[in-house]
Amino acid sequence: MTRTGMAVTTLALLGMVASSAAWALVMSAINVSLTGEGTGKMGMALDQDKVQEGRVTFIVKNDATSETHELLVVKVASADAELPYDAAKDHVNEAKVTKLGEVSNLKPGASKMLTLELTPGTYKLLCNIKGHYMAGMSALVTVTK
Ligand SMILES: [Cu+2]
Repeated sequence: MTRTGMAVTTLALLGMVASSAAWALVMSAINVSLTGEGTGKMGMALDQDKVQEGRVTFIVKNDATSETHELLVVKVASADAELPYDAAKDHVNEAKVTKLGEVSNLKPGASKMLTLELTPGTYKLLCNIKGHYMAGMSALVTVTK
């Protein structure tokens, strides 16, 4: 191969890398911060709550200092739909919801990614460790066409 031929091939390869990188950028990512300790107030903060349908990556970080948290992604009929709650066990009854994915047992300071294919609709994120949902650990995500 001539030097010119090599340069053209290199440029073509760079072009392919650049266009696949651009394609990667249109996929959605949501940063999720989990907070709260012991019996205090707990929370779940998202950097965005509206994304396009398709592949969505949740980048989940446990920002608590001593408390283990988790993240469940559940499909709901509407934003105000109530999840079936088991009061005796103080958590959402997971057998009665449409669970799409989970990051379980996330230690304080740890991060983990979860990628799901999501269709348009409303999704609820929650931590289902005993008492945490009622302490404030939930958030809604809207997936649009
Ligand atoms: Cu939690």
